[in-house]
Amino acid sequence: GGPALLSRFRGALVGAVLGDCVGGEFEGAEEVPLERVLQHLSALEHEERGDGILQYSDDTAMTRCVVQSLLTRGIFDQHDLARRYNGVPPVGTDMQEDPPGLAPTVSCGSCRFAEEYRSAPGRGYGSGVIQVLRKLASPRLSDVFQPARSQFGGRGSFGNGGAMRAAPFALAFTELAHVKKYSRLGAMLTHYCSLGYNGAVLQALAVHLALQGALDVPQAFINSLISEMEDVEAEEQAVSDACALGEPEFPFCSRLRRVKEFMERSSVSIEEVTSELGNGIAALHSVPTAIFCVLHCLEPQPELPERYSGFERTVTYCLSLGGDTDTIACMAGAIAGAHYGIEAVPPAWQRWCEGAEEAEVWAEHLYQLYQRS
Ligand code: 8NA
Ligand code: MG
Ligand code: MG
Repeated sequence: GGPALLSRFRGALVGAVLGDCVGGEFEGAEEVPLERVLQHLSALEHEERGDGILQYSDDTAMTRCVVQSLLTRGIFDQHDLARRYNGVPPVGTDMQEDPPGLAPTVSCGSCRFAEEYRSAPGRGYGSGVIQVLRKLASPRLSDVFQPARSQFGGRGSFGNGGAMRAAPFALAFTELAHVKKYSRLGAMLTHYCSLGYNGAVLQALAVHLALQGALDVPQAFINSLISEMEDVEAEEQAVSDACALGEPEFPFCSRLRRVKEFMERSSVSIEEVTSELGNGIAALHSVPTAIFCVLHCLEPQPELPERYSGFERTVTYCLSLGGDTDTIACMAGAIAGAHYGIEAVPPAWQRWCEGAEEAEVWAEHLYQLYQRS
């Protein structure tokens, strides 16, 4: 039952782009009255819009790079994702003998992290990640993980920039172990701290489960995420990073347990969500929050328009939290889109969002790749 798999693929990628584009309006705002969110969204339903199209930010720019690299190579190739290279892949490239890629049939452009940043540096990148992106462009660099490793005094970034672009990994790999492995490596190119890359693993897992209809049983969905993250966070590096940063052991698991508590309550205020789950730029303060937004909006909400689909409710709710609204809505949009399918995504919103049409095309190509693997 539920939406067809292709509809879920389209929903996931278009949902991510829409969350980024419509969420940009409130990025960094401390408090966002729901009325302002509803006004912003209802303006999208008009044929004419004085403010023109809503541009996407770093979230979508980097997601496009992940999609294009996965499609071109047909596998995960960290050198290709970091920057374009000519000739033979450098030693250590994690590649299968016979990649099931679409390389011969699909032309995917040349958008990779380093080139994308150079061609459009004004997309709202985090202040730290810019240094990594500049270093990745250097032809002398052989270890593409080195720039990320040297961030923040050798600790690496714990920002949500790895998680915001993690959805395509769930659409490219059928096996859970591969989704985990490659979403982690894909994030490590810029986010070498476990609190950064494990946020990407969590986001990719949430999209992976949603694609399979797991959100039909919300309790089972959250329990699966907790049990997967218990494995992920048992790793030595995760334990030592949590301790060094003054976080409890198993930081993502403990926030997911808080999500579960919130699910069991009849009402939860915006203040409780932002203070206990967070709405900030750290992956730990935003990925569990995005997951909560999806779960919270599975049922109609009295304060939201009745005609709204579950996807519309989710994005509206994310924006009303304030803080890193574009990124939280991007991540929640991907999960919600994978659950409800493209039918729940309003065409009126798509019309005003840069990159939404292209996201439909990527979804179809990734679907073909997924079917082959
Ligand atoms: P990042 O890797 O530069 O991290 C973002 C920020 O988090 C850094 O600039 C630091 O301030 C802080 N940070 C990360 N790791 C550490 C650490 N180990 N020690 C101390 N401080 C640290 O960028 P990113 O790619 O993770 O991007 C995160 C967010 O920034 C995204 O939402 C993106 O859209 C962007 N952004 C956010 C806002 C906002 O107001 N929320 C505004 C502009 C841009
Ligand atoms: Mg952004
Ligand atoms: Mg952001």
